[in-house]
Amino acid sequence: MVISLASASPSASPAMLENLKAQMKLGSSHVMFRKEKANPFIKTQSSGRITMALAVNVSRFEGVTMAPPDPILGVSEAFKADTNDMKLNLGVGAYRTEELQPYVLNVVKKAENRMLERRENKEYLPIEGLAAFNKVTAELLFGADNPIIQQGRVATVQGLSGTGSLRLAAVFIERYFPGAKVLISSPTWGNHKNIFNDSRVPWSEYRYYDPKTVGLDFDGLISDIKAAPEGSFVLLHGCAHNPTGIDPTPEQWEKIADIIQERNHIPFFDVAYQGFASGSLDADASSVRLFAARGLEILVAQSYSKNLGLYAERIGAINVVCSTSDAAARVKSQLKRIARPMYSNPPIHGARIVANVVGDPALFNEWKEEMELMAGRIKNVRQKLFDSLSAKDKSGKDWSFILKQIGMFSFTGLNKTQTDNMTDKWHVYMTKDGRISLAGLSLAKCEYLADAIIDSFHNVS
Ligand code: PGU
Repeated sequence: MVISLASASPSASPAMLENLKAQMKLGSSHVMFRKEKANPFIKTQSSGRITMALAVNVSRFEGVTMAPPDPILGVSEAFKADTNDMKLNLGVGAYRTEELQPYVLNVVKKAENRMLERRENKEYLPIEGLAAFNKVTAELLFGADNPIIQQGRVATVQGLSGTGSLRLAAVFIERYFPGAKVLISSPTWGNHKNIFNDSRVPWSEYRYYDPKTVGLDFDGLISDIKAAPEGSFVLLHGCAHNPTGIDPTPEQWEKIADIIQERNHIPFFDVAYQGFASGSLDADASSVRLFAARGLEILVAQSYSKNLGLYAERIGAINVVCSTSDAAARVKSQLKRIARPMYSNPPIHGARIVANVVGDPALFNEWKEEMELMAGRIKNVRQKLFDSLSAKDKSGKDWSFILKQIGMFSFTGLNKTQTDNMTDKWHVYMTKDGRISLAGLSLAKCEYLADAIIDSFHNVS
């Protein structure tokens, strides 16, 4: 039997602990006493000033606390458990058909058929991933004729989708730029903070969203990026900002690039929605290309979860644009070194799908058409939701911000209590920051959603 007494109070003297031992009539060889720092992950039972962590006939994992549900993926779990017919899952950013069913793109099915016919093997990939994938993914992002590609200045490594690619970059920053800060927009995709926290990269926020205008706080953004320590990493959403759906204009992007250059910062793009914002792959990459054209060194994480619907295949990449091909080769070698003890080498299936679709002119064109269809369906529900809200809401509130936002999401401005009402009363599942995924909405459900939003907005404070 082992009893461990952890003292939460720095004032617990050795005499007090001895006294406790004696009172418990246990041989000292069986009792361990120690002083510990408070650990947020350890559950302790507190009695007065002395905290006891008992390990008697109980699991060795007794001290492991229950983690809270994930703010985005946890919404899907709660949705599944709801038995109401009217329930609607607008939490996760995943595309659904008008029938609210998951969608596998036709080009993906065609690529998979080809792969099956070729009976390709399942050997390990190199650490950096599938060469054919790495080639097309950088070309898709920067443009095939971009000189940075021809000059071998881009280090591209296949990653476990957007998240895994961001994580490789975060570890790289921690290792090679110790103490450097990453600036992230306020608000941002919820997992960004987790990624940098777990990689021990310090971060702070720059202003992005202005609730008064329901638009971009451009002045706040500029002054916060200006004020950051020189040489900081500035995390930017390449297009379709998550969760706000508000992107800078081309002129604003130029100004952002000016400040980043002036302050010697390093731009770090997260591109999770290329093609999904405007329906055009090139237009959605214009922010990244603008920075690359200035000759800047940049980091870009890519994801094929949304634009090719490859959510579960975990396919994406990290690209590091360097000033010289020599630096790119060294950076790539270090990214591989980070990947190797994490997951050794990446999965092949999604990489082959992307290589087949992007690398084949016929499939590539078909993909563009399918993406336009998906982006178009989202635009249609966006319009219908706006129309329904405007027709039903007699308060005179201006809902036009919904039309100004782009991409999969709409940032409704509903607060936490109001989103609770959306879920508890209306069975509409969404994230607590007021974001709804329009990709999970159908034309048929717009009126119902409008009723839910109007009720929550006006009747719940
Ligand atoms: N970056 C941004 C800005 C994202 O919105 C997402 C996904 C990712 C990266 C990572 O996606 P991968 O699937 O790893 O490529 N955000 C979605 C999906 C759910 C989630 O949180 O992972 C969302 O609903 O916000």
